[in-house]
Amino acid sequence: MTRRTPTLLAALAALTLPLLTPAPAAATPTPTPIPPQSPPLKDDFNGDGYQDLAIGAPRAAVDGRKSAGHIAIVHGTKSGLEENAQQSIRRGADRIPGPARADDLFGRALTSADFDRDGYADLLVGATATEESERPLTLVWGSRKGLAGGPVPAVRLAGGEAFLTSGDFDGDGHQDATTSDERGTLTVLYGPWAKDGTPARTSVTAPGEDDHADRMTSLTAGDVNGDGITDAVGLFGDPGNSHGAASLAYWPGSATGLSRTRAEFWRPGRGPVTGDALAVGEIDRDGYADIVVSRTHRETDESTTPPGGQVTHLPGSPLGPDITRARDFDQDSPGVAGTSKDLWRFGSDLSIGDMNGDGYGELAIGVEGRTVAGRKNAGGVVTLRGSRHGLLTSGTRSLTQDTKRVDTQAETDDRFGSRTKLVDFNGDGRRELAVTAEGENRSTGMVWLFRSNRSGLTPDGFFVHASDGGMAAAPGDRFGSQYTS
Ligand SMILES: [Ca+2]
Ligand SMILES: [Ca+2]
Ligand SMILES: [Ca+2]
Ligand SMILES: [Ca+2]
Repeated sequence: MTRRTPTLLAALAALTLPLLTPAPAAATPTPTPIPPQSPPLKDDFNGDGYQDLAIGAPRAAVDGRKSAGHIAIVHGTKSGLEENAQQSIRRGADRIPGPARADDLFGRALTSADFDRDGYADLLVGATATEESERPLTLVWGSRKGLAGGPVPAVRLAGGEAFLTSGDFDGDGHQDATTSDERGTLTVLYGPWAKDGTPARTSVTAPGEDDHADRMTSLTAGDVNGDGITDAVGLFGDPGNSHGAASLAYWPGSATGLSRTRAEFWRPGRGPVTGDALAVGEIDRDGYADIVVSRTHRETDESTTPPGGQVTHLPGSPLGPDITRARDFDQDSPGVAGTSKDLWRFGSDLSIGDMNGDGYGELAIGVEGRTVAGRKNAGGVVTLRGSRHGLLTSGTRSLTQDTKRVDTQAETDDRFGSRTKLVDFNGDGRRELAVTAEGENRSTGMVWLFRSNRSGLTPDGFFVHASDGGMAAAPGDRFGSQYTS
């Protein structure tokens, strides 16, 4: 791996602009990234070695209560996902504190980690914060029988309800949760977790006075600066500003916990780094997690984003996101399937994970506004291959519901690709791709699961909807509008 010179590091530091709050103190670059002891357990709720899929439907009705929300769990197995054995997680059932009420939006945010280190991944669920409930989060424990199948009941916790992510933000070996409300108040819940689910300590950071118009629009995590401690990455800003999108925000973790100040970024000749969707993961396998942000549309006074949308790869480095190596991709990039068409919304959602088993992470890109055979907003999905040199434009894959061997058909306003999630359901080291069409069947929503092989994404798989798990499915539910982050 190439080492960066101090001069270049200084130049990188200069490009990390503290726009609204002070930049984090420049950490001494770590000579060698520390790999984690073993990959942290996520999404394997029954601990059988196969990752499971949590599918959120926060707008779904529960027992006639509108937008109460529920979560479907599909378990991974050696042969892939169990097609017809969904579990349904909702308030007021299976010892999950309830009752389910209208407008709870239970499942509006989801994250998974093994918080109590018992070998079963747990699920942290966000729901609407109300005055009578200061505890909008629900921590559901994993067990041999899956979520809520063990002896310890789920617990309600205080924190931000709108965005959740997890990792070890203070490097003590215990998984922590970073949570945010819509305004961007960050509440970090640090492990170790007591048997009743109480975190060891909590820190709350409110946005600055100057940030009154700002909103959090996305939150995720990864070890971007390679020091062995998880960092938080979000999109935070005023979506109504002249850039038309929130800014990329970076909070590095440290031995004392997540930074209370965020860094924002500026690309020379381009302006602030902004985004509509975000993913963090290992693309080039250099020990620094990579960030990908998308701009799904072009503002009227802007010329740098193609009209159909664009994704930007920002490699990680000892100082965080490396702006000097940023690379843009759109559907007009040579080799990338399709063409860049106005309103296609290339980058409507993003997910990073190794699909072909070579150790480098692929990028799955939702294109929810894609027109298919004249049907507008039918949607599609594109994958780009990862490599030592970053994302490649050779070997891209593209799917729509009209692709041969894909069950179902592309229809107007299906918005296939509105959400994507890469998870290894069958434990073969290659991740399969879950794709949501939030608009399917008058916004009832549906999820497709596509297998992968040594050349990446295949059109083979099947689809699931809420009724597979015994829940009523109705227009407006938008089943699949959330996955774990
Ligand atoms: Ca499992
Ligand atoms: Ca656990
Ligand atoms: Ca920790
Ligand atoms: Ca790969």
